[in-house]
Amino acid sequence: MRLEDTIAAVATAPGEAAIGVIKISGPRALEIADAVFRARSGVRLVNCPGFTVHYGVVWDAERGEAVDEALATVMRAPRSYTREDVVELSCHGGPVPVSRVLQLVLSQGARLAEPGEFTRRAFLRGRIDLIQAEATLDLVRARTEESGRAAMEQLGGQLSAEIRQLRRALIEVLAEVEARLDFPDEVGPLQVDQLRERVAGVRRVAEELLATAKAGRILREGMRVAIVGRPNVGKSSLLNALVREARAIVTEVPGTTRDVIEEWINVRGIPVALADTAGLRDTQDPVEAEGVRRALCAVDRADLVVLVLDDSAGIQPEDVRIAKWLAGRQSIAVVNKIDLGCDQITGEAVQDLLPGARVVRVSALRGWGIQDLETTIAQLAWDGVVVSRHKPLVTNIRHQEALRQAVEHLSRADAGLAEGIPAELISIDLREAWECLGEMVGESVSEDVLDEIFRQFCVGK
Ligand SMILES: Nc1nc2c(ncn2[C@@H]2O[C@H](COP(=O)(O)OP(=O)(O)OP(=O)(O)O)[C@@H](O)[C@H]2O)c(=O)[nH]1
Ligand SMILES: [Mg+2]
Repeated sequence: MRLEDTIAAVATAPGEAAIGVIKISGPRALEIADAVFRARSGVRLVNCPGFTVHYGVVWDAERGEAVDEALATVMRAPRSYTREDVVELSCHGGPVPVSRVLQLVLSQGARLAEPGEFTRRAFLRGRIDLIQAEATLDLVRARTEESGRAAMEQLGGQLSAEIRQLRRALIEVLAEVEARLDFPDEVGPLQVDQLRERVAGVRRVAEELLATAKAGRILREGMRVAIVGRPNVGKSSLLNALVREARAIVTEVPGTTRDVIEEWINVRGIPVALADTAGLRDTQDPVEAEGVRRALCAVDRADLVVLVLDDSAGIQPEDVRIAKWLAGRQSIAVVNKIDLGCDQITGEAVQDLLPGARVVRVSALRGWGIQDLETTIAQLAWDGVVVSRHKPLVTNIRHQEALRQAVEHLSRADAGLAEGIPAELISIDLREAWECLGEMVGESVSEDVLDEIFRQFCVGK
């Protein structure tokens, strides 16, 4: 990362829009912007204070022509997104003006920014930590308000504050242990019970945070739900009822659906990728057979499987085969077509078929029971996590992994203290735990990890 470079990029989405913004950041940002921008008032951007906006034109000096009308926003270090000097040129949002303005800026010596480089600079210059940098991407990508809220919470630094506090507590414990190593004669023996309690306190909080990770990840990444069952039980009708439009073809012909049909829906704030699949049966038709193969793949990828049963047909041998194959997966049994009033499938029969599954009775055709199904999906997504929570949510698998490792080292340190093993060994585990937490906030993290994280950003963020 060459922080001495001045970088530039288009900050807005490509295509036609009301405005297009070219962002410039770095030590020469003002000078470069000044070379391409002529303010109507005659002021020079290099002389302008931060947080001022100037009207003028972007000027191509070589051709002697105005490229576009623009507003130039000046922000001066350290009071900017990157903590560097920043100028944003807001011009008309068409592909031609935007790319010409960018080309001019680059011709004055700015370098095209790499993906996420503005945010990476904000991190490297200490304005935000790594959790917050990752949260900016989560916020941009959020699919539901609830996901956005979780990202905003992390951006606001609540998770970071919690992690920092754990690190402070650990460093104090570590100092006491290490003092015994450095000055064995001057300090008294270890207060083992008291230290164990403090280690246990840190571990408890780390475990509480970890407990939110399943729901947190679902909020960030969404939950994959596959709808499966025999042909003609009403799987596509159920997808349409949940999506609230006629997305999938529905006919009375068994074997209608061939491809997997996927739609994102919002279930009580949880982003859900819903997949309708081909009815599962033995078939000679090569097209349908491929559909069945794809259905099985969709089930493999799913976090939750919805098995649809036809109340008017009762439980069939095929249903039993499918249910056996779903054993051990998180699933919901949906008894469909209850509008026909046949009552062929009882709750007990479903329990025998798919032990432990939640059962919801619906009519996909009439929309009955769809809200119950949504409630059930949401409950399984939160799965024991109290929504009115005291602890911030852990939404990121990288954070989850770091916390898991920290907890492991803390358990080992605790066992070591209990068994009276030498302080050197205990201090190793305490230090490891401290570093795992440091990786979360980005205080002990390798360039490779940073590259990996920021690669996911778009250019200009
Ligand atoms: N009465 C009634 N009929 C339904 C209901 N849901 C679906 N059907 C009918 O059942 C037939 C099959 O519905 P689909 O939604 O195509 O069933 P599927 O499970 O997707 O079928 P395949 O794609 O062939 O596997 C259609 O004629 C639907 O109108 C329901 O709740 N009540
Ligand atoms: Mg279908």
